[in-house]
Amino acid sequence: MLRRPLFALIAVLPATLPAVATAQEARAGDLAVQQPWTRAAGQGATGGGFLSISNRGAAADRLLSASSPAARAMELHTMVRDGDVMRMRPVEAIEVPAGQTVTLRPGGLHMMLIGLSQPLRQGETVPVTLRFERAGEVRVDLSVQAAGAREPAPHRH
Ligand SMILES: [Cu+2]
Repeated sequence: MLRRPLFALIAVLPATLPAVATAQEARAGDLAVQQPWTRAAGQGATGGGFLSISNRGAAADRLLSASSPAARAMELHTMVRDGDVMRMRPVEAIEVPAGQTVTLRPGGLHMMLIGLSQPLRQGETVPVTLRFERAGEVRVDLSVQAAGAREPAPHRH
C-alpha cells in the first residue's frame, strides 16, 4: 500500500525544506524573492532597493520592514502624484496577495536605504534582511547597478 505513506511524505516536504538563497532567488515559506538590486551611490547618501516578491501560497503576506548593515535605516516607500510631480511616501507595509507577484521598481513601490555607511559600487552586493508577517525573515543580496539604472542588469553566472 504505497498511497498513504507517499501522500504523507508529500504533505510534510514543504515544511522541511531549508530556506535556499541564491544570487537570483531567495525563498521563505510560500514566498520567492527575485532579482534584488540597487544603484551605485555615495557614502552618507540614500539608495533605492528593488526586487520582485512572488507569493505562491494561498494566504496573503506583507513585507513589514527591511534592514541592512550598509544603511542607518531602511524604509518602505510608494510614489504618489502631487499635482505635476511624483513624490515618495513611506508606507507601513507592502501587501503581497496570494498567488501574485509584487515588483518594487524605480517610480513605484521601493525600499530606501537611508544613511549609507559605505559607498555602493557597481558590481558589488548589499545584504538586506526582509521581514514578512507570515514568512518571517528573508536574506537577500542587492546587486549594485550603475547610478541611474532603471532596470536590473541581465544576470550572469
Ligand atoms: Cu523612497
